[in-house]
Amino acid sequence: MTDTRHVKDGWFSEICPMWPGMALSLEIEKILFDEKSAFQHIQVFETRHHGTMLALDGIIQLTQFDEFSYQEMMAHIPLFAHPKPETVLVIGGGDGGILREVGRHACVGAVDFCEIDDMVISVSKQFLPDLACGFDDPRVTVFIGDGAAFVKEKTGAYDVIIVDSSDPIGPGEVLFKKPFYESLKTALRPGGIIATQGESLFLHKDCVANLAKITRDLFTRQAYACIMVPTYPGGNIGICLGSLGPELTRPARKIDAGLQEQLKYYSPEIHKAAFALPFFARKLLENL
Ligand code: SPD
Repeated sequence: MTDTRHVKDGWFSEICPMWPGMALSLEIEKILFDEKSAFQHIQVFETRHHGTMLALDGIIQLTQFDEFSYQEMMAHIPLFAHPKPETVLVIGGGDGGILREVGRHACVGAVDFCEIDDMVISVSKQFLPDLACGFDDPRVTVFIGDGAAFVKEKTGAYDVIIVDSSDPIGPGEVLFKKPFYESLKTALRPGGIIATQGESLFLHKDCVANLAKITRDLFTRQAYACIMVPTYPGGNIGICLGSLGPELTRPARKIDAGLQEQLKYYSPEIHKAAFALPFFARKLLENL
């Protein structure tokens, strides 16, 4: 089953046409899981230095080494930008990491979660319990199915929607298109916020610009935040945000000391700093 393009001589290399001519390699000790689901090739590795790693179709989704930076920022930026998030929808992210972070907000009363591939959930429960603990929260209701179809049926239902997609090749492709964003907007309550996986400013300029244009056309406010994630391509990834009211670039609520202590990456300071973009990116996003 193991794809020899990705695993060779005890190393996993993340080779993908979305980042041509480069590949992050991690030394692996053991292949813990290696199967094809109805949607994708799911692999879990025990790496030598980066803990357990989940890969889908040969692309790194997370390592235990740095997963916190992505999950915390994807969840806490939109949730703290909202003055009182009570209802939340999470699309994708069958590992449960975003759910774990959403669950830290006591004001959230209900979380709908929609994932297309239930094998990702079961594999994560088996091999990534530190993330899949997100599913233990009684406020979470799990729906297995196509996130785009799920959200299309919703109107005025959610304060915050988080889309934890894989890259725009394979099952995640539809999640980068305008009709999906139109559905997200319709599914929001007044003053709602969306946050979607926004790829890399360095490697995917066209994709970032396209997402920024879509959100600018549809939402009252739009912004793009940058996150450091050493094991993602180029060491960074972005969040594309749209808001029907609240300012996105600073928290609307105070974080209590107990919650701050549980986190490793997110803080009120990094919330604001994440929106300070390199000059080339500012120009790219200002001139759409
Ligand atoms: N290039 C990989 C982007 C992966 C984004 N989703 C990660 C899922 C973690 N919950």
